[in-house]
Amino acid sequence: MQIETITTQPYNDQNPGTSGLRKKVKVFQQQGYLENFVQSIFDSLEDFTGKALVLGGDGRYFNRLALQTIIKIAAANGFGELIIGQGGLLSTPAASHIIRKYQAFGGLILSASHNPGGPDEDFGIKYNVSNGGPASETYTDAFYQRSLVIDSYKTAQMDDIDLDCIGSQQIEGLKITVIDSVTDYAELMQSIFDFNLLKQSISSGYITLLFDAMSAITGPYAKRILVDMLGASSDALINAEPLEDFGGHHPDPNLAHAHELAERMFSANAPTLGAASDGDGDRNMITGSQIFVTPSDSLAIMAANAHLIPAYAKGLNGVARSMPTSQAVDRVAAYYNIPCYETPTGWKFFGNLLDAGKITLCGEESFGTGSDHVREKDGLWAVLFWLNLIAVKRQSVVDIVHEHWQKFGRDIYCRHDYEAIETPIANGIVEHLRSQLSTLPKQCFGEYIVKFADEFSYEDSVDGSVSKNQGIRIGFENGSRIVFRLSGTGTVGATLRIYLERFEADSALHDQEAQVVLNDLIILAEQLCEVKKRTGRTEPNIIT
Ligand code: VG1
Ligand code: CO
Repeated sequence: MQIETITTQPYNDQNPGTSGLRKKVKVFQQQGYLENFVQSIFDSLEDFTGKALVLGGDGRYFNRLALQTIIKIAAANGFGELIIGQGGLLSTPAASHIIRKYQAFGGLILSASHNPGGPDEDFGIKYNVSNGGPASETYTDAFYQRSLVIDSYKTAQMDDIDLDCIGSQQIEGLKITVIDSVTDYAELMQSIFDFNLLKQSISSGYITLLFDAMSAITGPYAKRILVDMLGASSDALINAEPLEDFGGHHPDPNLAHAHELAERMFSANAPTLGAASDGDGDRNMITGSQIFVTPSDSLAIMAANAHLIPAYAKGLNGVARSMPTSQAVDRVAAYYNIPCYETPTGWKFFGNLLDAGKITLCGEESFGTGSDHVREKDGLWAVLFWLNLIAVKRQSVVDIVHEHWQKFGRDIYCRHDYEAIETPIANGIVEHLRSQLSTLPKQCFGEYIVKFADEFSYEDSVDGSVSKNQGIRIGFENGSRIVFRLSGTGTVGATLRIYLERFEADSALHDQEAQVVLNDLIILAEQLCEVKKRTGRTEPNIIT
């Protein structure tokens, strides 16, 4: 194998965001752009010679081409084995599992997750470490610093690898193994949930199901697990063929983007459970007949009922949620007297807590839930969790949610996204908010009295690392909150996310529309951040 060293010029924009480096495909196609970033990652890692690297992606446009390039760079840098999902496909949670199961040194996941795909859309790369989880900021900062000064990359002269043919081949010191993308993950799911009970419940017709793979990676996983293993009929799956452009849609599971699913779940004779996942299979949306389960509630309900699932029968060590996620899970943790951690947005902040055994379950308001079974959020796992709950409790989704609210109260919640704001305007909004933080406490806005106003900073209780500027929080005496932060996954301008929540203990008031209950907070949020005034917009792009 001949190794070439190619001279290159650094790019100045390879700073990974909330979850890896995401850019337009056209940006990644610039000369040396992909190569620089991959070599910057390898240059920042130590002692991997002869070790295994897992490779796979969500199948979006550029996935296969990028993989062939990466394979040659990894070969030239001295990895001993490359474990690749068939067709270059691995869902993010499956990649996490495979890194752990085969004790690989790490993995590269090619995905821009919920962002659209295609020649004019988005691509992304993320490095995961040996625990299977996304690299922490210490790593991603090092990758970025290296990318600013890189002047060459290494590549091996070898033919393209046949990504479709399962099996191993040895090319001198390098073993290249193409594995089935689904088998290991399916076995893991079988070890967590009661597959016999699920099979019975589905084949008897007690549970009916509708799963929307959004033309993204979970199609093959859902077919194998839900249809082949659990006996759901094949028309329980929609958009189950992965497409390079996701059929021109956003593979983002929410009521706006998964509208066919939403329509069917709110029609007569809707199935028991309706669910969707995103581009790379780590997100989940849960709905029941006539009900949408807010992700923050879903996390809380899963935590409250985890002992009913075989793998969590002994209870939970603790739970964690990202800062903007509602406080619903905090109430469950308090009830069970287990710790509850508040982390910055992004799964990389849960890794240490999971590794240390401090938490078993964690989640984010952005349709992400997961547990210590992998080190990523996991879409199909969440669907199976809900299926298992319904089967054990023999209750509908509506009843499970209402019963939960009765017991714990309801954290009425929503998020407003203003997408693709011009970056200077978005930075101005954040500056404007910052300038008010010191004077906000004790101010009174109708029934809302400000208890605290700050910029969230997180100290990792395991390694002591500190992450600053993780969003602006305004908390009120009655427990309500408004949170503002800029997205770290977008590729055009800046996206402002506004998170709003208000607690309601009285069950007579639980069945209200969130937008109505939160209206005063929505008005107050605008008064504080002036997004409409400064952008001329009249409403958010997306409300979830
Ligand atoms: C968003 C979500 C965050 C999630 C991240 C990656 O980040 O808010 O909770 O972890 O996407 O999810 P941001 O910075 O845009 O708010 V995925 O499924 O796109 O990998
Ligand atoms: Co995702």
